[in-house]
Amino acid sequence: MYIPPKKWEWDKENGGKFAKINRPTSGSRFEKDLPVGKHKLQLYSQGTPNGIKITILLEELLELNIKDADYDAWLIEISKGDQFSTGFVEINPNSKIPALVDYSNGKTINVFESGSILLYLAEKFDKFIPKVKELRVECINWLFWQMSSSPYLGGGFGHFYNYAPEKYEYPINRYAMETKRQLDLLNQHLINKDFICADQYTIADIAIWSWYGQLTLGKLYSAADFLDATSYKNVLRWAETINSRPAVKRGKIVNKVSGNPDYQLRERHSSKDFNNINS
Ligand SMILES: N[C@@H](CCC(=O)N[C@@H](CS)C(=O)NCC(=O)O)C(=O)O
Repeated sequence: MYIPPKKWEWDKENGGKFAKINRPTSGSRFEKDLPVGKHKLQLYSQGTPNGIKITILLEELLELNIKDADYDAWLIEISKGDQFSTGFVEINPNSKIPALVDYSNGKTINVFESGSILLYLAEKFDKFIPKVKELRVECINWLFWQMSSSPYLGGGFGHFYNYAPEKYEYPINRYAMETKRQLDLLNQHLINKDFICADQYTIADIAIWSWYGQLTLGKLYSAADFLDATSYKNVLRWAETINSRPAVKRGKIVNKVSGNPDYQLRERHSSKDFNNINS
């Protein structure tokens, strides 16, 4: 049994998957500027569930022929510590992907936290967010729900089920229970509904799908069987519908560095970059 010492000290050898990059301090660790491409929107990211939320939304905007939504997506490889460069920290002092810079109208606007980026882009282009006040509030409720709930799924369940150096029963039980509670909540919410906010596909769907949709489809932590994820029938139906959207097929492979190499587009600078991918 672990007995906490009087004062916690940093143990460099804790052995977890991200032990090499985790430190108890913030700030940059090395000097390096970020590259800047030709578009007004510059995204610095990796194709994790938080990262793909943004590329899916940008691809959805491009599906609507909104040319100003075109973007450069640069890879920030988090296992290599790219998020600790001076350039990245200038945009996001929290050193986490995704981060976006909008150079439109002669200004430089830095946006970080995936929920903030989704809201920023939805408001900028006035798309994928309801116009009617009551529905808009509902959409933002669910967006904030995802932002505050998924750390239990990712940092809690995913970490202890997949990344921790050993399988510990207590945290796996605790976070599996909470993840299943969240799936049950979504399953009940989606009864007789096509999307999270009634019949409108919004940034709330994009945010929630990237975590819970992918989990149900067996794309996250190989945990679908363990969590009996396909038993959440309404979530599964909703997840499959969203998964079949062309923009989702493109967005979910941008800046991806894991899984099948045929479905990884490490950087994206133009719609033509998808031409050689059979998604
Ligand atoms: N709540 C944030 C969290 C972003 C986040 O946790 N990003 C992870 C990858 S999904 C990351 O950059 N981790 C690198 C690190 O912790 O050093 C969001 O949704 O943007």
